[in-house]
Amino acid sequence: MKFYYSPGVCSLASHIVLREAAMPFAPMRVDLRTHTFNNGADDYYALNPRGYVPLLELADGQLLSEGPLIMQYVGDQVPEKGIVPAWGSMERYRLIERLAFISSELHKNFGPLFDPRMPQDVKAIYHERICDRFGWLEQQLNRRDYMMGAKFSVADAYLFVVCNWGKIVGVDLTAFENLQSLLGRIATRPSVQEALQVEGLV
Ligand SMILES: N[C@@H](CCC(=O)N[C@@H](CS)C(=O)NCC(=O)O)C(=O)O
Repeated sequence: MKFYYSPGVCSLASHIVLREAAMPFAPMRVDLRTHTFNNGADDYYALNPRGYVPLLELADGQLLSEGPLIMQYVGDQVPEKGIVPAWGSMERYRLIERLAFISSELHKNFGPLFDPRMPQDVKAIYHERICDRFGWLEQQLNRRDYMMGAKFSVADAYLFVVCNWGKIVGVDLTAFENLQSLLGRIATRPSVQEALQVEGLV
């Protein structure tokens, strides 16, 4: 398997999950400024015309895109690890609910804050929206060790990555105590530390 990623962006969540699963894979670093990989030798658009990461290339050559799907695919390969609930269970729908929340309400609202073309007053609207969503999440995390309850799941890997962006674009999450405790727990996982190391982020 080949895993296409770029340091620190949303692909880091799938990277963490691959390491949680202890599945063998070749990390393929993509330069998102030039949309090339293999040190500029190969055109990433030829592989993924949408140009974004993450992308997982399976042993038979099939390509899987979209982080929430990749994380669930990887989790399903190692059911004994328990990082995704079983298909058909109510818990699985709860996981998908959380992944959709992180993707559409957090991840995609952070995007404009990274865009230098975005006017400051528009950025302020996204900033407010993100803080509002984190306020709701903070209440949800009351008496929960992880996003899904007592156990780590792929949703925690995704949340961890999105929260890290707050430090880069000036979204201060320190007042959210439940969230901070959760992030602290996630950060201690070997999978997280390994992925951060490989991506050159520590
Ligand atoms: N819907 C995609 C979005 C992935 C995405 O937004 N990737 C960003 C990094 S966080 C990216 O690669 N951007 C570079 C580009 O679009 O050229 C997913 O959830 O996997």
